[in-house]
Amino acid sequence: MPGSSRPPLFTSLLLAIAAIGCAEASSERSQPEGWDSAVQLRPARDLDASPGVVEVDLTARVEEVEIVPGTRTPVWTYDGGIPGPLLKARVGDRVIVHFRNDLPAPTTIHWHGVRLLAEMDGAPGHSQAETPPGGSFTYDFVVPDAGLFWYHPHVDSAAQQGNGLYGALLVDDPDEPAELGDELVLVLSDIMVHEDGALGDPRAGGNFGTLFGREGDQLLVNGRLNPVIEARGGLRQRWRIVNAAKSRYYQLALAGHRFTRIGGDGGLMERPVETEMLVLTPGERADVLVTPRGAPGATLPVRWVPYDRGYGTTFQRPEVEVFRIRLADAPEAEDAPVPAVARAIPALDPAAAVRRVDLKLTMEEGEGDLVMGINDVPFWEAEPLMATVGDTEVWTVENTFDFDHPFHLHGFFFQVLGEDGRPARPMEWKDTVNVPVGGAARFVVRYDNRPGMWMFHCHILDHADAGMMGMLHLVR
Ligand SMILES: [Cu+2]
Repeated sequence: MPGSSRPPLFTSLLLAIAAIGCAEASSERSQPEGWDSAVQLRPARDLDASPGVVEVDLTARVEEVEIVPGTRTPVWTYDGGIPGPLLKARVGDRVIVHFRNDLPAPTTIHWHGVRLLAEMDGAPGHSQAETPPGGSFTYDFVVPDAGLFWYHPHVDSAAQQGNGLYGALLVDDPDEPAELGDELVLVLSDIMVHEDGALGDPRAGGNFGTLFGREGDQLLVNGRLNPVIEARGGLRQRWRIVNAAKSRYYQLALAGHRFTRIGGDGGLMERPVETEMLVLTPGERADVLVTPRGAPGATLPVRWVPYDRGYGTTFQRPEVEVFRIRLADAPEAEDAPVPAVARAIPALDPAAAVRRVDLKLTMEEGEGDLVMGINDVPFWEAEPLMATVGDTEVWTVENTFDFDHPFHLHGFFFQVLGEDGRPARPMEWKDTVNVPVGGAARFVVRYDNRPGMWMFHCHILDHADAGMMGMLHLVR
C-alpha cells in the first residue's frame, strides 16, 4: 500500500506491551471466560440487518428435551427449546415475528407488557383469531419502552405455558447508565415432569389443583436445573429476571447478600430499593444489581424460599436451590462505584380519574368444575368494561379468597397506589401486581391512543382458565 510502512521493531514492542497492560487492567474487572455459559439463552436470529428492525422466525412445536437427567420429555417449545429464543431490541425498534404453529392445538402469542396495538396482543377472539395447527401469523409492532418483556400463549394458557411455551424479549435503552453490572437474563419457571420424563397432567389434582394453582416440581432457570454461574467475587452483576411460571411465586434469597432493585415490569424505577428477598409473582419482572462476595472458590446458592401466598402454600415446603454462583479462585475484584440510577416518572393523578373501577376476584359455589370470576362472572359470560382513549381511571381489585392473586392488565402500565391514595414511592410502571389475601390492590391508569379490546386477568393461569379474566373495551 502506498505510504504505509511497517512500524519499526521498537514501536511494535511498545504497542505489544501496551496491549498486555490493557488486558491485565481489564481482567481486573472481568468475569471468568464463559462465566455465564450455563445460563446463556439462545438468541433469536435477526433476519433484517438494517438498524431499527428486528425480524425473526418463530415456530411453536413439540420437541423432546432433557429436563430430568437421563430422560426425554416431549415439551411444548418455541424453536425447539425451553425457554424460547431471547429476542433483543432497542427502544423504538420495529419487531417483526413470523410465527408458525406446528403444535397439535391452536395458539396465539401475547407480548406481556409491550404497549403495542390491540391487533398484535394475542388475545384470541378479541384482538386476533387463534392460529390453528399448521397456520401462521405475523406479529409486527414497535417496542416503545425499555425493559424486560416476555412472550407466551393466550389459548389454554395454563397447559400451553406450563408445557414450556415462554420466552424473553429484552428492550435495551442506549441512554441507560453504562456499567450497571455484567448482565444476565434469567427466565424463571417450573414444569411438572415425572421421574420417567413424562410430562405432568395439566389437570392434576382436579378442582383442588385449580384452586391452589398447579406448580411444577422442577424449578428451571433458563430451562436448566440448578445451573452454575462462574463469577468473580466483588464484581457487580445485573440480573434481568422474569417469572414465567404459571402459578409459582418466586421468592429468591442469596445468604449474606442484598439485592438492589433498580427496575421492574416497565423499566427502571424512580430510584433503587434495597431488599434481602426478591419476590416475583407469575408475570412480574425485576431488574436487580447484586455483588457476589465470599472466599475464592466458594459456592453461593441462590434459593427459592416458600412465599406465603395463602392457605397451605408454605406448609412443609423446603427451600430449593435454583442456581449457584461459584466464585473464581481469585481475590475479590474492586468494582467501579454504582452509577446513579434514577428516572423521572410523572405521577398519574388519581383525582383526575373519570371513573372508579371496582373489581372483586370471586369463586362460584357449585357442582362440577371449579368456576372463578371477576365480580361473580367468569370471562365467558362477562360484558367488557368500557373506557375512552385518554381516560384516567382508578381500579380497586379486591381479593375474596384465602389465596393471593397476581393481577395483570394487558397493554397499559399503571401506578400502584399506596395507603394515602397517591402513587407508591419509589414510583414504577407496573403491569402485574399482587392482590394479597384479605386485601386489595389499587392502581391508577391512563389509556393512551390504542383503542381495542384488552384483557385483564389473574396470572395464576389455572385461575385465569377457570374464569378469572375480563375485558376492557377502549374506544375513541
Ligand atoms: Cu388467581
